[in-house]
Amino acid sequence: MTTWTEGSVATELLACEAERRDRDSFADEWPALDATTGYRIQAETLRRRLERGEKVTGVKLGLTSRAKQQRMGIDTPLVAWLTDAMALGAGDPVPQHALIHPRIEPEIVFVMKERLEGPGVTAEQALAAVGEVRGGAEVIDSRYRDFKFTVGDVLADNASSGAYLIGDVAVRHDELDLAAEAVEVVVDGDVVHRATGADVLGHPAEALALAVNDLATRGSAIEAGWIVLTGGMSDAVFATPGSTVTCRFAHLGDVELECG
Ligand code: OOG
Ligand code: MG
Repeated sequence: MTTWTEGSVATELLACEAERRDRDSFADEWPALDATTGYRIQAETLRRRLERGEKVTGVKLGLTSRAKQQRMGIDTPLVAWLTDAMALGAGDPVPQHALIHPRIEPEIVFVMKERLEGPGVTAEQALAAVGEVRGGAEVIDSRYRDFKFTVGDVLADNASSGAYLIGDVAVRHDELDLAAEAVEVVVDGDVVHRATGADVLGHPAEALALAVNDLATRGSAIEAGWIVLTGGMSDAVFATPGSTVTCRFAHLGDVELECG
């Protein structure tokens, strides 16, 4: 049996990502991999991503909606990192060549105009630091077989980060009722999921506050100019090659991905 350490799990997860190889949860081999250890491994994988030249572009939340929590069987929201290597431009297809079993989910995205630092930040204070609100689509990918993981596993795996696309419609946060903002996930013309901003912890600003307060416990803040993906509003859909997935927001436009 392998004896795992934080460093060797970080190495293994980054190798799985680079080699498009999935693996079993670490739970059986390392039951002590809890959320705290998971966040430490996540920090180590970020350190290695930066060392190879990637730049942090922001933060992502995970499991902020009941739909996602129920699907993954974990009801704790997650915080993880976004880098420039994960960013897609309009018209880019899902990078199937780099991903194992990608899924797509609709997210409300904040672009920060001011630095935000916890602890004790309220949703209202968090929203005041937001410059723009946009629609987004996150392409999640797990290094665990069939997306089967514990909370420690998925935190170590940077909360299943893969790629993300941000829509081109930008509004100010006070121009839109974010809790009421609706989205439809359309696969090849068929609506497969519907959700609203209220599905994200009651309001996406609650997710932003949660992220900044949680980051503060690990000595980090959210910087001006960063983007924040507030978490999948609905369950994700498989990015089946040949299909087109559109996250159709009521006011934030369409965010569309060809699945390669
Ligand atoms: C964990 C990542 C969750 C979200 O928005 O809920 C996430 C997963 O579902 O694999 O990004
Ligand atoms: Mg997500």
